[in-house]
Amino acid sequence: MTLKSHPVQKKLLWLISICLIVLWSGAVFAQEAKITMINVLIEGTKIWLPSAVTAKEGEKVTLKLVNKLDKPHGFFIPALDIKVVVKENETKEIVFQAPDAGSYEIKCHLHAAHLGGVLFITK
Ligand SMILES: [Cu+2]
Repeated sequence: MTLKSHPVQKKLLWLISICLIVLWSGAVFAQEAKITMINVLIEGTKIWLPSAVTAKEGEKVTLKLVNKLDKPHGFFIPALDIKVVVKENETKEIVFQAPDAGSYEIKCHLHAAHLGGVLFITK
């Protein structure tokens, strides 16, 4: 004797499966921080703005770095080993996974006078 599932049960099973896949993918893709930082000059001071950015522990972080100035500038997070140079009038994107909760210093490794910032990671 073979067990045959009713066509309605099959359809219901498919519907539940599709719902679960949609919910799962939604949960995965929702954990993403997309942040744009712009390098500008304000009364003689170079700074990445906003100078304080926040992401959640473990989420995917995409930082879009826009350098509006006429010289290359660095974007350096020493504790995370992230170090890039963004050329004049260039936009660069970096992607990384947010580390443990805490605050991480951001600076420009090319110019000591370039005002730094901070990346806050929350739980
Ligand atoms: Cu700089």
